[in-house]
Amino acid sequence: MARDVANVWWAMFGFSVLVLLVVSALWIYAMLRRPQTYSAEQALRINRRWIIGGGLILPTVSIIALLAFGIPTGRSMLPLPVEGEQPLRIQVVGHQWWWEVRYPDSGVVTANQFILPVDRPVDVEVTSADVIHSFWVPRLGGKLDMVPGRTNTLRLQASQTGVFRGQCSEFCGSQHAHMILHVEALEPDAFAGWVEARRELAHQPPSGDAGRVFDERCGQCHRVAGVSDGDRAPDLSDLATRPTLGAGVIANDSEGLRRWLSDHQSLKHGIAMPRHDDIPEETLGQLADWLETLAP
Ligand code: HEC
Ligand SMILES: [Cu+2]
Repeated sequence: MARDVANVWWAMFGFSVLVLLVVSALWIYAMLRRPQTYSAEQALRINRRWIIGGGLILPTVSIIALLAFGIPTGRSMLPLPVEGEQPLRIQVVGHQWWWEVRYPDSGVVTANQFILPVDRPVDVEVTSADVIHSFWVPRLGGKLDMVPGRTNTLRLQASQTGVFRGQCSEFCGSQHAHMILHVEALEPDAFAGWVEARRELAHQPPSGDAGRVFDERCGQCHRVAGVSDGDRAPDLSDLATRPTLGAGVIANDSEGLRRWLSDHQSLKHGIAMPRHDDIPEETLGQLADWLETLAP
């Protein structure tokens, strides 16, 4: 689909360059030509020629040519019925300022990463939990608004494995620029393994103080399979497998995770995650150790 969109763009670009050249040539010709006088009747004929040729025929032909390119491209992004293997459904919910990603056929939930199989159509069902966001992965083409109370569907297909970058592309508040989506297309077997590993995940809560703190201070917002079921913040069940924290603000490694826990409000000011300066550093360290184990 991305290729089709790019082709329409190049066709429009080529055509407008052609129009520019023709108009410039006519303009230069008109400037160089010696002034002439016409009878009223001749002038009327010339006027008519321009109105019919330049004002009616040229735009009609251009618009028809554009539609001939544009309509099939638009259709390729519609979730129309297909024969054979059915498109995979992936639901994406926009939040200020992170992405909730669900695989309804297997019950898998993750956040800020969108993993898809290569060479298979994917229906991305997008909506929002708060304000309007927009789902856009430029390398995969298409872009679709995520509107609260409404589900829009975009069909995509990756033709290569690899990592692509997605970005919210409808201004949604102060951290809109920090709403990045890690997109990765995997071979079908690797994708099936990725889903399978997450299907029956269940973790143990952290021990000691960290366990109590997580229960009292984190679990009401964050879900961790087998431990808590908050639904106001990113699901942390496979946190350790994600490349970044805070939808792209910082790398998800040992150091990044500790910084996030102590300093998330300066890394990403205004997020719903409250400061917790009162939690002793040692307990935060234990929490971080435990969060680093959250993987299938
Ligand atoms: C009031 C709800 C709330 C509470 C309570 C809360 N968080 Fe968060 N947390 C969030 C939100 C919202 C985000 C996503 C922020 C963003 O990226 O815009 C987040 C992000 C995170 C992330 C990064 C996840 C990712 O994939 O980027 C981690 C890790 C995290 N929180 C851990 C914790 C821990 C540990 C606690 C308890 C000490 C906690 N949170 C308490 C709302 C909360
Ligand atoms: Cu946005």
